Amino acid sequence: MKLAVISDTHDSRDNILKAVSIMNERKIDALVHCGDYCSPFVKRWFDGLNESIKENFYGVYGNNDGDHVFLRKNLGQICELVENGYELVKEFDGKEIYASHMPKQPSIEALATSGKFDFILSGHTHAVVNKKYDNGVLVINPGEACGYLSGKATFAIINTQKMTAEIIEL
Ligand SMILES: [Mn+2]
Repeated sequence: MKLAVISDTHDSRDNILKAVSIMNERKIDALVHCGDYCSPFVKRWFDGLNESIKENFYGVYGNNDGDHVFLRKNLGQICELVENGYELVKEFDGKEIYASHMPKQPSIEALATSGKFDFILSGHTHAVVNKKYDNGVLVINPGEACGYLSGKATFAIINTQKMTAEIIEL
């Protein structure tokens, strides 16, 4: 299956709309947002996702997501925000996924080398990581969808069977 991973959208309307259009065209099966949506109004820009994607849209909060109550009320209509808000542990297509906005690098390495998850997803640094560990675990940071820090707006599409990720530039 095709699992899209996006992070650090930071209210960037144009880039969210571009990403939504690519995800629809590419017929993504599921979507994980690694946090820093920011305003709860981002819901309106994700609303254009195909219904089948919205049914499989999951997210964790980032450090810049202040209004958890309204984010859950508004964006929560189309995105399943995890119970504790910060860590998603879920199986997609027989593969175990761990997602969190800002795990520290030693934590990412411990999670990857443990082999307990097939994919470790994170955001926060606004820098792309697409790294396959020796044990086959794939560590992905899709970079920043907003493009504010690096000037490059990106998200990722994972092929869960091939255990590879493609970085898409917006
Ligand atoms: Mn951020």
